[in-house]
Amino acid sequence: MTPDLFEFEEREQQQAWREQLCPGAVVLHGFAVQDEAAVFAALLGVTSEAPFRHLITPGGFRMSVAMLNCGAYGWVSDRNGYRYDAIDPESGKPWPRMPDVFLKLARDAAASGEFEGFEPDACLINRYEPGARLSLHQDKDERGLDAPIVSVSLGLPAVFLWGGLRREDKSVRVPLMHGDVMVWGGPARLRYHGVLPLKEGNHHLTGGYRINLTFRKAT
Ligand code: MD6
Ligand code: FE
Repeated sequence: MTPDLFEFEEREQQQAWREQLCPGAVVLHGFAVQDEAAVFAALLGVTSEAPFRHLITPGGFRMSVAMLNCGAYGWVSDRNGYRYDAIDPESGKPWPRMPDVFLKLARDAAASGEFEGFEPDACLINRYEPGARLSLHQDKDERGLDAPIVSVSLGLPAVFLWGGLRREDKSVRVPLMHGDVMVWGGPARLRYHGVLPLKEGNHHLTGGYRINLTFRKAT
């Protein structure tokens, strides 16, 4: 057996390996693969309670990524701006509750990323179809900027753009595959980031989509 093959097999067995992007940001490759069936079943539960929708930006553009929230608070955008709201503006009701398997995944990933005690109160669910993209932005609508963000990629792969603290800083490309989890906080919390247009494909769980779960402490 060659050393390379041996290493590969070890990785396959432990499923996850960590890639430190910079101080405060790590990709836990494959971290969510073990729980993929339970996570996907819980996702179907949430989507049976409330639909994905394409939000309108404050500037009046329809976002190509379809969104939905679960948990006590949800991230919403409309002509008035961005905010966290306990009520789904579409239904006038609270968002679906956050499934226990989501919460456990977020807590465990945060702890692996050296952020102990993460208690998210919001989970934004992003659904990408081919061509959908997210332009460079900062996540700064949360009160809890001390808390990290945990971001779970499911389904089709995507290229994540990982920038700096200023919009004009150079960004690097980070491929994100099914089951990869990013944990990101501290000195990296306000870095610019985005997602390149999704390529077509087929995934055994999500079909023609990429799903991203981002857990935050909104309040
Ligand atoms: C996405 N994610 O991966 C979009 N933001 O589909 C984000 O915008 C994001 O993954 C903050 C922290 C992690 C993220
Ligand atoms: Fe973001």
